[in-house]
Amino acid sequence: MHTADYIDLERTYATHTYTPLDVVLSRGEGVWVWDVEGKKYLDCLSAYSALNQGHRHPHIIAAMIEQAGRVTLTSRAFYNDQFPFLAKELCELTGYDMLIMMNSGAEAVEAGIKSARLWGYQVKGIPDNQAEIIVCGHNFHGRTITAISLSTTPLYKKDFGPLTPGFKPIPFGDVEALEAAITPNTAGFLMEPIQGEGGVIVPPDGYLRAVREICDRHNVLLLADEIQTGLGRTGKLFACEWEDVRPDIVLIGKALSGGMMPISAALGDHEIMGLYKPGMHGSTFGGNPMASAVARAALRVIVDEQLSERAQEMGTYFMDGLRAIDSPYVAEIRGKGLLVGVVLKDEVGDARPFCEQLQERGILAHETHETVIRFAPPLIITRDVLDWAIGEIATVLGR
Ligand code: IF1
Repeated sequence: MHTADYIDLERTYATHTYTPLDVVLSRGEGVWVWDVEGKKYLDCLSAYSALNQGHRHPHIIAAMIEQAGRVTLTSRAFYNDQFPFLAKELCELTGYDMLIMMNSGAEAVEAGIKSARLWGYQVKGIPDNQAEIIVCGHNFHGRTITAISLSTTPLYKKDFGPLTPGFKPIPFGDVEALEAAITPNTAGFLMEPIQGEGGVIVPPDGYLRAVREICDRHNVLLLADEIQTGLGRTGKLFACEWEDVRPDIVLIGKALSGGMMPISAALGDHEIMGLYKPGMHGSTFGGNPMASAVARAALRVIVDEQLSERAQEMGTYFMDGLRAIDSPYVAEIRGKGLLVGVVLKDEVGDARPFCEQLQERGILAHETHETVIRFAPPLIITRDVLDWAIGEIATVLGR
């Protein structure tokens, strides 16, 4: 079979919810992937930042194989010998008291919303069913009915109603709008420290600190969706650390498994997470021993290989190299660490043709928000590979 055969098969039997590049991947190793024709590519998407540790990191693979030889799933009807250590190690690494372990990012977002509402009613004293959560325009928090209910993108929510009530959108980066949107019934403010799908939108300096101060002053929980920005991607363990901000609830996923399987978590302190009683939440696979063993290894790699520090150093080098191209097509290069957005000028049109040319040159990148090329390679990328990539990108974006 060739590329076209695989594509035809998928388009016959799977819903057409994506417009992938015409490439069929069959192998991954570190920062590289190979397609079914044997062509090699630099992965500059990292599965939307789920592969911070690179493809098939040997330490994570080894942990997965070892655990597969013991037990993979027990349900939470019984304890297992991996989850207690994952919970301890993740809480100690992040400085939170407790966690809810889930599977997909959207499930972590849902757990975060449930936690904020639970705290709103039982601690803040918001009247029943009146809790409000403020969200940001151009957010992305997943595809479940509640996650699309708080979206401001019509395509994500049209014809999927009725939607979940209780969400109030404000412009991202606008502290006055946040102050004005808060009411006595506001339980929380949910935001991405950098909006990935929104087009790699970095908020103004000081925004996160101002948000933290406003939430404290109004007794409103700050929820940070770090599912894409977290676990080293922006040059810190969490993007909120760039302004020394500690959210009340942090949502993580994606690279928590190093790209092996869906693993996610909602992190918080006792005041919030201690409110849960048996039966109030759960998940068949949440906290399973396989996911716990994999996540323990994935976190060890992030710490032992100093991936946050690497992302900061390589990200600066990468963005300097991209800026040095001085492309006539580019309006702005923005991002943090190795979450980079190359924003095309309005008159240039969509980013897709540039992604297709990059594919021809052995680089897999994906457009976001139509006119932005997102570059998010694994954090293990080296300077010499970046030099090669910048050279290829220069031929596509250069004069
Ligand atoms: C798709 C976007 C990225 C996320 C943040 C929660 C989730 C995501 C900040 C939900 C997931 C993925 C989902 C995937 C494409 C990709 C994406 F384009 F959709 F928006 F990365 F920017 N919070 N993002 O980025 O996590 O349930 O998927 O595990 O749905 O098309 P999930």
